[in-house]
Amino acid sequence: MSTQEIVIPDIGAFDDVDVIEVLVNVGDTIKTDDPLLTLETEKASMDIPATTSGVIKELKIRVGDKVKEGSLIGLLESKNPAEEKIQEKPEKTEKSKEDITEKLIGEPSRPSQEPPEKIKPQQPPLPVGESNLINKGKSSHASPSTRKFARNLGVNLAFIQGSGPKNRILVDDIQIYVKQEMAKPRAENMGNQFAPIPMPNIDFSKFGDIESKPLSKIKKISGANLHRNWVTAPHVTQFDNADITDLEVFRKNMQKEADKKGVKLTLLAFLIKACVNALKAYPVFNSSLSPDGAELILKDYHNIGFACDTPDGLVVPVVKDALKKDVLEIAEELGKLSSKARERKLKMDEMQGGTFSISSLGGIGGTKFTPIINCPEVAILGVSRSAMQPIYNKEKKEFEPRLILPLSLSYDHRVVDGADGARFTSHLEMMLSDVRRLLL
Ligand code: CAO
Repeated sequence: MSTQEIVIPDIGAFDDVDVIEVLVNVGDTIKTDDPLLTLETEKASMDIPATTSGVIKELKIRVGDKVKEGSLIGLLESKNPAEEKIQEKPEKTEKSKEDITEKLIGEPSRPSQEPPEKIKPQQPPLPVGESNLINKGKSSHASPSTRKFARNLGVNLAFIQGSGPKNRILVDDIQIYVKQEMAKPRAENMGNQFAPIPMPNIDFSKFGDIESKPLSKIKKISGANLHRNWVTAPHVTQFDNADITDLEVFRKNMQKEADKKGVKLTLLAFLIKACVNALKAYPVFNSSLSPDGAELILKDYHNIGFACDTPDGLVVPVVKDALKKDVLEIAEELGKLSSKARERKLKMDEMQGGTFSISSLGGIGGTKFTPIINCPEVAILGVSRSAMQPIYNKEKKEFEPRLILPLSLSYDHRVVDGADGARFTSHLEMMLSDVRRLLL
């Protein structure tokens, strides 16, 4: 048994280098090449690996200390000092730090002639080079040993938020991430060969100026939900057109009535009315799959969510029991819910309980789009901008200008058959082109 000092090796022309991670504790048994601590210069970070095995007896260094070549790291008790390795003059190379770390760790120990008085750990890898797999940017700041740990587990650091100083990713962060990932539905269930490969993490600043902005809370939540819905429900989108020429004339005439009540009688209110009518006729669109996929849950209430664009992102307020309300009542509720959404005053229960959704982009523009189902609902109606079109009138044998509204119905094909999809949009088309039916 002998006690030896471990000191900082030649780290190049650096003085006052920050210790940013101490990777061992007193009492730890370490092997040659185990990383002891991580230093950070202005340019990069580097691990200091052990050059001998033994038990850490004392640590003389803490995170935040500043060190240079020769600074004392700690004391090591070694059983067989004669067999320990000394590598006073390791090879310098221009290869990447990670490559070198790997090389050093893979190298067999070289036996020394004499037990060393002072042990100088191996020259740390030079902080140059950049890995294609691991982001060197702000969000993926990590020491070589942490990166190696991640790589051994197949973890892409680009997906991890570091909890260390300057958002540094620590081994603990990776462990937490892996635990969370393991708790998620497994890729094998989808067939491993179809599991998506990680997104490459590209340093866009290499190609020009960039600006990073944090996503709003709403965007983060809705993004995660949209992604889940998109990969869970096999989407089919059925397109159709509805002739709303008469409906628009009626709506504009009725607006005078609505003005007296201070209500804006919007097209969306009529669309909701048409949808609940179609849902009543085709109840499968007003259902949800049970979580195990074994049962269809049909709902006897008709709550229509409508996508509402707010400065913070997309929210979906819900008009409850729309079947029991007339168009004017629906319009009034739409106005109140939209204002609340934009003023961030919506309550949780005003966004819950939806059975079907509508996403209307008609006021903005576009001819068609494929909306994403608001799961566990099974269908959503997308509405684009209406436009005057020449429609052939068989009786008059001539073209007539008609106001045509494009409809895009996305449905979950596990629940809804293609034929029902076409029947549903045909029903909507019939309701919207004959306003009398809507008001029945
Ligand atoms: N075709 C042509 N014009 C339309 C139209 C359509 N389909 N729908 C509405 N308009 C016109 C209206 O006539 C109205 O014009 P005027 O101001 O001249 O009367 C204008 O667009 C505004 O319409 P509106 O007051 O009825 O509101 P709206 O129904 O267009 O929108 C709401 C309400 C809440 C749906 C909307 O504000 C919104 O947030 N839309 C975006 C939804 C969204 O982001 N969906 C995407 C979800 S998936 O990412």
